[in-house]
Amino acid sequence: MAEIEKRNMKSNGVYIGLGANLAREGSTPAQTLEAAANELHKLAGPVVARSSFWTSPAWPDPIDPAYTNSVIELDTDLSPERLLNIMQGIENVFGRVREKRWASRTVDLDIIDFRGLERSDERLDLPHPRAHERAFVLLPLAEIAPDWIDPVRGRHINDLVAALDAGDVAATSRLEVAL
Ligand code: A4P
Ligand code: MG
Repeated sequence: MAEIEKRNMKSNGVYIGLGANLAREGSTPAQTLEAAANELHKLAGPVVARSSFWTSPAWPDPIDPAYTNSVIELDTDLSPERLLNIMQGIENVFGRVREKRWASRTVDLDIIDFRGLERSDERLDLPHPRAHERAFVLLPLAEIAPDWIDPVRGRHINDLVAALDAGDVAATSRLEVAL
């Protein structure tokens, strides 16, 4: 695809994926995600859109507790690095213990897309390298960014959703929660 065409298709939003599969101090995962989004609002900039909460089996090991996920859009002036620092501070406050990779956690905050920026270094991969193939990211993202274009592949979110494994989509459902 021509570089200029690809650039024109890039999103202007900052999208954060939130996930949790362990309760903490009397809070359900959904309540923890709500509280983490409120902290981001205070520390990083206004949350301008919030998806529903979704539930799905833990990946890669469905023996782990099921996850609750959501995606928010943030209106922030921060650099990606400063935003990541704030997100990791929030993860620590909300009881995240870093064990092995992909271990169960009380909260996980990932930058899914930072205004279409593409970069990869030891601290930050943008956009998130696995977002485009995950039902638990794409289904909530589609609710708040129905015209999102994957900055790397130039593919519309509807296209990416259509390409998901049907079993993964069937196992990922909107969660009715009272917060
Ligand atoms: N890092 C690099 N890029 C980013 C980014 N775009 N956003 C670095 C945030 N962090 C980024 O992350 C490890 C390091 O990734 C950070 O220090 C940061 O510098 P972590 O949160 O400590 O570890 P992790 O979450 O175990 O690793 P990772 O690679 O983020 O895991 P994934 O691939 O995001 O998987 N199943 C369901 N159903 N729902 C889930 O939400 N989440 C995971 C985590 C596994 N299975 C899941 C879910
Ligand atoms: Mg993470």
